[in-house]
Amino acid sequence: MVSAYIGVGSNLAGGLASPGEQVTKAVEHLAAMPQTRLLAQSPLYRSAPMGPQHQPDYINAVAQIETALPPEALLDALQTIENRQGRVRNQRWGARTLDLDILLYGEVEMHSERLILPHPGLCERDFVVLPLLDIAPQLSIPGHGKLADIAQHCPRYGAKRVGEVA
Ligand code: A4P
Ligand code: MG
Repeated sequence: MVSAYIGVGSNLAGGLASPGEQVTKAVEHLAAMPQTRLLAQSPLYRSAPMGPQHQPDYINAVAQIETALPPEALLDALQTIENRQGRVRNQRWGARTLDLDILLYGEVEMHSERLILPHPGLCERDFVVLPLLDIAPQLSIPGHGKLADIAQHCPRYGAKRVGEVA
């Protein structure tokens, strides 16, 4: 079993579910993946969009899982959850009902056509670093150093805690 951290984000309602509800539902789906257990979930954070500005604010959270799925099988499982929650891929960094990123997969560093680990944006986003710090204050990021130090300097999108995953 490997400990992995998953970034969860949404800025569109899907069906009747608000972005906050989409994130909460996604964490439930993570917990239900095969050969996987949910270990921790961060509070919800709200932030301004990174990328195109004429889209709603985002709700983000980070979940820690323990999984026996290899990295690419984990990515498949995450994309299945995105699709089930009505994700439509159009514009890069555009609005979406659900985005699931593998932030870290154990200590693995890899760069394949489908998967880059650690996630290349991890250290560049307060809406990832702050919730990750909540659940893993002692964490170090392979190739980048201590998360607590990264949090001091990472670019800000105004990420503010707005509640708990329901
Ligand atoms: N991929 C490579 N590495 C990974 C990884 N570690 N985890 C590939 C997940 N996927 C990975 O992703 C495109 C491809 O990245 C996947 O097919 C996979 O093979 P995508 O989700 O289809 O497209 P995307 O999300 O539009 O692109 P990208 O570059 O992943 O965007 P990000 O980095 O996910 O950013 N603003 C705020 N405030 N909060 C947000 O959460 N999110 C985004 C999307 C933009 N602005 C935001 C937020
Ligand atoms: Mg993505």
